[in-house]
Amino acid sequence: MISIEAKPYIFEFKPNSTALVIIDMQRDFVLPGGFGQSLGNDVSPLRLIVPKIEALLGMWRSLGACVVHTRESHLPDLSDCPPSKLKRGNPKLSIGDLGPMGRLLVRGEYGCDIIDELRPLPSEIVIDKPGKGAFFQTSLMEQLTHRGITHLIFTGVTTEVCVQTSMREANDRGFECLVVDDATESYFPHFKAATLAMIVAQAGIVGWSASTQAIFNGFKGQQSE
Ligand code: C5J
Repeated sequence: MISIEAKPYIFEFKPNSTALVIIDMQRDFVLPGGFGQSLGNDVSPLRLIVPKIEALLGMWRSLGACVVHTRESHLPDLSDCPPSKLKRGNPKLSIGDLGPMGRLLVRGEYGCDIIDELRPLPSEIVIDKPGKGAFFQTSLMEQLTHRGITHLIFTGVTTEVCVQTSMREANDRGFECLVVDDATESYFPHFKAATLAMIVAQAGIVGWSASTQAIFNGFKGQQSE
């Protein structure tokens, strides 16, 4: 059992029943020229978390533990994209429009794929999701249940949108959830701070938060026991 210093209190998990979930680390959100920038955002802060996620990913891979990558993405004919989502925000470029990295948030396009540093291995779960939440219209629940996963450790972008939505969906489905506070990022620092605070409020109403270092300390503690 790994025990880590977390908010609002100690989080315990067994690696073989815990998935590392990496939400939407796609070029379209993290790099200039993508969907995130088309909405008027400065995407540069999002790249700063890449080393933290790489470190956690390296740890999970070394243990042979479960890794889930998600992509917010749509079919090329956009039949899985509700008109409300397509029109929302009046962006310069909408979902499906051609940008410098291909059609925005369309499956198979260069920009829609995960950044090189975090490229999934063939053995890892990749979930293409048409919504903000990772469970909506996907096979994630079945895939996690099949592997005996009970605990989820969340990273990725953006904290208050797809990370929080997915974590709330998971919490309602009975998973024990933790978000890694320095391995998730938002275009808006105050939204990130508020999201982390509301997740752990009321004795962990959605779950726990902890730093990458706290997770590594937990693994070190286990080795010395
Ligand atoms: C957004 C996401 N922010 N991955 N998507 O639209 O959080």
